[in-house]
Amino acid sequence: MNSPTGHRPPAATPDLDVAVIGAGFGGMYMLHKLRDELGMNVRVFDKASDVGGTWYWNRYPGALSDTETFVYCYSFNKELLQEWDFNTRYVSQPQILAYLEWVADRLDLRRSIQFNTFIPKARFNEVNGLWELTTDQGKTFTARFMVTALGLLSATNLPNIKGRERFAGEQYHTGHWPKDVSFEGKRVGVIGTGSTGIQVITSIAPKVKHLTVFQRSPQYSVPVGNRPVTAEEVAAIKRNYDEIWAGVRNSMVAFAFTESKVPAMSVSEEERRAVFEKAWQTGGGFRFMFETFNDIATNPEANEAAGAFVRAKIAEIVKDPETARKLTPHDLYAKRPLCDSGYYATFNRDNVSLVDVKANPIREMTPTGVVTEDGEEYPLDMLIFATGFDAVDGNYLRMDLRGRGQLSIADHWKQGPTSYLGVTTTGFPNMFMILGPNGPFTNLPPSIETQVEWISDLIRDVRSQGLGIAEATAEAERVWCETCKTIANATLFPKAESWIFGANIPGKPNTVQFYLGGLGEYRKVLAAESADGYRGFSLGTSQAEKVD
Ligand code: FAD
Ligand code: NA7
Repeated sequence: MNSPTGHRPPAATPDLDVAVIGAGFGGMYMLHKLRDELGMNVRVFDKASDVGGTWYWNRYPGALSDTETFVYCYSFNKELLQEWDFNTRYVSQPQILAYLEWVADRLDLRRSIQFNTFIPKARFNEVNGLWELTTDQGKTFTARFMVTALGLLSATNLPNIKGRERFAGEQYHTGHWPKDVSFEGKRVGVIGTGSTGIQVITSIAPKVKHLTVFQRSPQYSVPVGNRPVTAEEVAAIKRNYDEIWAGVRNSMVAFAFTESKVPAMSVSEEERRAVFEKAWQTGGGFRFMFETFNDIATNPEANEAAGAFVRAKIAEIVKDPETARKLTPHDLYAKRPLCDSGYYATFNRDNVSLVDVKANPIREMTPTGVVTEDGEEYPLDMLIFATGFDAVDGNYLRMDLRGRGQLSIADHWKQGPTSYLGVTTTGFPNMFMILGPNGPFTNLPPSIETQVEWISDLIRDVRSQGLGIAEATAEAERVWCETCKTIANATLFPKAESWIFGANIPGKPNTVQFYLGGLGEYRKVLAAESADGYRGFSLGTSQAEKVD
């Protein structure tokens, strides 16, 4: 750690040692780590009325993890791992929420969480070196450190469609779903066919009178392959958890399967098809992209082979040739890989129709439905926005968040969000982010745990050395962002338009928002940073004492 001579910790006594914003997977573990292991005075704030984050808000029908159950959970506590029981290969929203509520009970977390509290404003006070957080009830708390666990798929994206406020029917965004919604006898429209859209469409089609899907981009999707798991399978997983987690932490995407080392074009066409077919039968989007061959995401020829396989499946499954044509993607297979529970077959139902809003965009909403550019009106009782999120920095930009010199995060990130190591950003001392920009692109709980543990160690080290402020240097941040860019540019992902690069939000700079080097490599980088004395950081209590 770069340490100027003569530095001293700031004298002011804060209300809290650490303020954490967000009570999802990230904020909950951060609280436990700092309060129960480091003995710090911590308070968590969340605008929700209970824990869960993503799984508190996304209660839409069909909401399901696409990470397999046994690794969509915390790994840090062996007792919790042994006690939690599951019986399906993937875990649904109610089950994940129940799991997180149970963890909150078991670790007695709620007593340190202030629910129903939005933090609209947080600023760093350079004079006393404290963060000042203001709640939506107008109260202010000071804290030595602030951890933002705001969620990377949490700030909803609601398109600004003309006339939306005039629509007399029900309208919902999947990421802000109310508790009880009934579909019986209703004409329902869904805008959006991403991961969420395909889940909600497949789930509600049998329940509604008529479903109209407004599709802008057709998608490559493979079966999820959900099924019951037996008590014996669960017991075997629990016996092998140490090995499983070690494998996950050393892997690239952290989904607990063996990532392929075989290039797609190194085998015959027949063999390739057999590998894809096996993956299709097994199920799982990340498996299809990373367990089959090692270059689907990097080699255009391999990518095209995978895409062609899915296209052939669509032609087989979908009976009406015109619907099949509209559902068939022709671009790269290079977004977050999707999986479903019968998505394409849903379009064989008599009560489901597909509107291609790329060819024929939505013109406006009227009191009774949606009108497209060709003048056709689609009468609706309910419209569901499955239009995704302002991913990664969205919740940061929805706060008035200010660092040194009262620089706002919006100005700091006006060319796109940046970070050092995905956990901190220069100019915002003692602010640590969980799943901040340019963090790993993986199954997320193991990456969240990695970051929480590293942040906790850093805070411990800063305190034990009697230091006041830890701040990433601008140079360290620049180098890290360059690294992320170089890695991303070696893949096909930047060539597809998706939320991974901010391309889904009109006007948002299209930049690299993730470290695509994998969790194993990421963990090595973090370990080297702490072993090296946090060389990418500077220490000091004021701007004058700051060193690079
Ligand atoms: P979140 O769970 O998003 O929690 C953030 C919390 O911060 C929220 O509760 C929010 O209310 C609160 N908050 C934000 N701003 C403020 C503020 N200013 N003031 C007060 N409170 C605030 N990941 C996977 O790895 N596998 C999956 O299968 C998977 N499926 C997903 C499916 C859906 C539908 C979605 C939306 C996401 C999915 N994800 C998946 C990603 C998922 O978000 C992460 O796995 C994980 O839940 C993130 O946890 P978190 O604690 O970082 O953030
Ligand atoms: P995504 O993947 O961003 O998908 C959003 C979908 O909504 C996608 O099909 C978009 O089309 C569509 N969309 C967005 N805005 C519009 C407008 N204005 N008109 C028509 N269609 C629109 O979000 P998800 O919630 O599905 O998934 C995000 C992640 O959350 C997912 O990977 C999981 O990890 C959980 P487009 O493709 O941009 O043409």
